[in-house]
Amino acid sequence: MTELVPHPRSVVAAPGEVRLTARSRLDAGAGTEGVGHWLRTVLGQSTGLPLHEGRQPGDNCGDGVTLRLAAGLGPEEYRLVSDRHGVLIEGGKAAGVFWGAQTLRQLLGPDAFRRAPLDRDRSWAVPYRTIEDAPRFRWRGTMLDVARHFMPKEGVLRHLDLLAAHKLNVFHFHLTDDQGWRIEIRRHPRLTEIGSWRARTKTGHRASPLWEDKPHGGYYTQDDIREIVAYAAERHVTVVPEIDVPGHSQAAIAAYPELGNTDVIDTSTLTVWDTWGINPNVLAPTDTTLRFYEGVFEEVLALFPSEFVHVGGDECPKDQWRRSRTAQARIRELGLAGEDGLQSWFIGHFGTWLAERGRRLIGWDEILEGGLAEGAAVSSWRGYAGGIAAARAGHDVVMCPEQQVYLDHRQDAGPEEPVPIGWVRTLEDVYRFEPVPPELTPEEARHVLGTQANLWTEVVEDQGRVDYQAFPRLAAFAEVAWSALPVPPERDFAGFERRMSVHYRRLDALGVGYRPPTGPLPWQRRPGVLGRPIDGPPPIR
Ligand code: TNX
Repeated sequence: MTELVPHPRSVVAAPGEVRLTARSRLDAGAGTEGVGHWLRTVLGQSTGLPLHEGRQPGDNCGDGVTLRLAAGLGPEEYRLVSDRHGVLIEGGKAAGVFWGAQTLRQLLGPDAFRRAPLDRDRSWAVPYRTIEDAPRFRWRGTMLDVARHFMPKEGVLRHLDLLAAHKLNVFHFHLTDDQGWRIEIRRHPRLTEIGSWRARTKTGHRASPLWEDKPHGGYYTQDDIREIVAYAAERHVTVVPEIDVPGHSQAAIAAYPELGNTDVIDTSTLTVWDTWGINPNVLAPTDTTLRFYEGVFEEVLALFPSEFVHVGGDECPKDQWRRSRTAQARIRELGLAGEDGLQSWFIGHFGTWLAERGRRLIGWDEILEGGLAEGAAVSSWRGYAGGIAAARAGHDVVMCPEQQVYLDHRQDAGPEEPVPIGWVRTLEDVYRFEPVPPELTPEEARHVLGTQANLWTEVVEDQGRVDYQAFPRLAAFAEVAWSALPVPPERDFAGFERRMSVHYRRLDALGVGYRPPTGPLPWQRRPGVLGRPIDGPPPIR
């Protein structure tokens, strides 16, 4: 079965197959031991085969798996050859070998994605193939918002497995927002004591009359975070943490009222926000706030080794700063260009602070307003414009325009769709997304590090809904990010759908609650008033 997703650069088929049996060995060469461990574990579970370490007794027996690093291949590039000598996977670095191992699992058929064998007597075969493959982009990301709805740790680990199965390699972890603070910060314990839960939650549209009248919350301890980061690293996924400043901060202000604009409102009465939208209660641009967040970021850096640290920077209403004498005094003192200058100064402070510690700042495209510190990168979400401007100014960019790759948006216009966000982004829309806009010169286009699909969770209340929103669109997205697809008008969506007919069986074996091509199953529907959008165009009925 070579209906691979994402599609590799080249596949050459030959008649014949490698049979994996109880005597098959898995020989993981120097530098590939971690991949060997992963492969033995997942295939051990699904096939029940022991895949003992080491070379086949007597070379060229033809039923073993060999993993090797190979000179001349890019770090994530791999070559997989299955022939009468067995299966050989070579990669430039362990990451390349790992992506090759993911391809091997797909070649073994959908049941290779199960956690236990259905039948211990069945045989396992890898068809003879020569596959040469490498990713188009080095940043193949997804963002998960665990602030609006918390995803317990087990769900995050499982989500990471699903990303890795699609050769996605960046997990942008949106850890803080108005509606919840989800990461333990030792020196500021109230962030989680107070900030990690809310008393109730608005159901559906922010103007909807419906509430879920029960507390919602949860957070990750620092050990949980270390475990998540290590688990991701074993799968060659980098976790990029996001601490959103200076907007989207009401949960933090509810925990520490001195972080807010205390000369404008009585911040001591604020609670963790229970509804949706753009929140006016933003951080005060004071030294107290800067020192507080330096403390937060110090703990964050100790937990996340990623080069990039995301500081949010989106949707920061300036009304309180306009009315705050403290904020206005700061603008005058620093000679800034109004409130926009203040936002840019705030972000710039952390850009420098991170650079001094060997890290790079990334933020949503609003951080371009008022100028951006050298070395900082931009997540372009309000279309391509921010990304184009950033690339032209010499900044690196991750393209994630909401018009194409926002997974909280509904997948179909039908009345049974459970998504109360009105914009429709179909599987085909995602498949036809092109991360590099044609306006960029080749030189500018080099600043496009890659692309990312974002899953906000105002209306995505649990893991079942995360699966539903993410899949199958994340499979199409993975192909956009990994494969060398032709320009959108020439993309073979019908061919992708054909391969998806096999890929759905893999997702079934993994237990993914994806949206079926024929529409939501009865228990996946959530029509009626809940179907109204939380933002954007009127509800589609
Ligand atoms: C905009 S994208 C937001 C989020 C919302 C999302 C809903 C971005 C940087 N900000 O806070 O959750 O729209 O689609």
